[in-house]
Amino acid sequence: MPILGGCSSASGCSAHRSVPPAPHIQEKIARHPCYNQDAHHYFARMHVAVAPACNIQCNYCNRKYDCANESRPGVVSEVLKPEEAVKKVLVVAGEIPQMTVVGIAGPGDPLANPEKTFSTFKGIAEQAPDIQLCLSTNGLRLLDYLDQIQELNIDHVTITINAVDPKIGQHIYSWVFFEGKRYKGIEAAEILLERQLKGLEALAERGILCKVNSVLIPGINDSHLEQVSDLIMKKGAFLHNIMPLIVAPGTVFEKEGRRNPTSEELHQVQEKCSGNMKIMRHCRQCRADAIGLLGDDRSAEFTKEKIKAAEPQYDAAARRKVQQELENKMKERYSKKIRRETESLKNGTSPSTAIRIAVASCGNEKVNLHFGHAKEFLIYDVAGDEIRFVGIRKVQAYCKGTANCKTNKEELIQESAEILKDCKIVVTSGIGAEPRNYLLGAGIIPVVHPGDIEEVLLSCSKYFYGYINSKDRVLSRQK
Ligand code: CLF
Ligand code: SF4
Repeated sequence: MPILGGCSSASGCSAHRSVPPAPHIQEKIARHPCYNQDAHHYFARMHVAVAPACNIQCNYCNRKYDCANESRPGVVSEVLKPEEAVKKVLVVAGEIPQMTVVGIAGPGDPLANPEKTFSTFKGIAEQAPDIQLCLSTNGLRLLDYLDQIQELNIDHVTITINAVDPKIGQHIYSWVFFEGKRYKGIEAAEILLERQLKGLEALAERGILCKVNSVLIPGINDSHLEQVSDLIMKKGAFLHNIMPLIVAPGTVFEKEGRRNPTSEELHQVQEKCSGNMKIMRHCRQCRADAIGLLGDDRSAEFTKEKIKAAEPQYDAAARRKVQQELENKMKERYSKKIRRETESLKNGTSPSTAIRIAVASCGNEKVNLHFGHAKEFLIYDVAGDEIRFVGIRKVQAYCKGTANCKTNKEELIQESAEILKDCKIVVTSGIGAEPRNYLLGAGIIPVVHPGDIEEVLLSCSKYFYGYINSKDRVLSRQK
């Protein structure tokens, strides 16, 4: 099911440090790249696109459209049969040993295709039992499949809940097909919303970890999502992932002339909802056939043709070894971060003004991407020794329809600078003269500094702090 989502840091962050989850939950999320923000730098997921049909129509969804440049939920290049999907998982598990999670997230709704979905999960559970199973659904049929979900040990379930009030929901869904009948308007929303919330409650009672995804739709649910967040927390959700609407071509929302929310609007809603609820900020709104680290989609490497010819090299012991090493590395970094932040709090040395920095990375917590190759930037606020992850900004990743594909280099640079305009510094592993000069002209400092993200952020913020703040003072005096 297009449009899903993940999690906030298991570790939390300094400004929003939360109570760490109970040990049995920590164990469940330790290697899940969506439910654990720290893990997404090290562990990968893959989606198998076995579920083409859907039983509802969301006004933002169009699954008929695919483009090699496009990354948005519902988009796939090839739909697979369950046996093809299981083989694909074994091949990828051999080639990417840090792939710890397999999700079924579409391209339609997994529970509108129950035989295909559960037979795929069964095959994976039998042949690759170390892999965690993950399901993402619109929730309409959840109550019908609770036992299968539990029996197959599908321990992570995402439900997309965009509203908890049918009066709002009726503007988001065109129809709902339920028990042989098609419903529209408020009736459709009433059926869907009631079953989503009951499904969430029932999963939580069974101890299954639930994440709720909500699509932020300006003008429809922007001021309603706080209410959604409160209610899903009461019903037992572990995590809330608020994602920006992507107005896809051919959808009702496109015809209505709706727009995507800005990064600032998304950030504001996430902040409002982050009171008691864990908020996911690192979601990539993946394709339904995505493979790899969240920020480094390798799905194009694993075509049907390649999988057909491949001999799976699944090796449980080798996978365990690689994953243990990565987990140790992750824990070590986390302890280091906590020590640094505790020290800084004790000394009261952190400046009150944070510097916003954009980083180009394709994983492993490294600055390791050239500006021109970055399809997204990780955004951080750095105040002294405190680093707070703000979110992801995608650049050139969303196709806006065939007519609008940007191939003009200058336009792309301008668009990236516009998307990053609230950042003071952009750190990459390399940058050409043209974008460098453009960023400088836009008041953003381009820094080339490959290496460990945290170390680079700390050194950049310290090095440029005085310069940035004196520059800001000059600018604010001029206003
Ligand atoms: Fe896939 Fe979703 Fe499972 Fe993750 S994605 S089914 S929970 S394994 Fe993750 Fe992708 Fe966001 Fe989803 S980044 S869209 S949250
Ligand atoms: Fe599309 Fe169905 Fe998912 Fe809605 S639930 S986004 S209509 S696949």
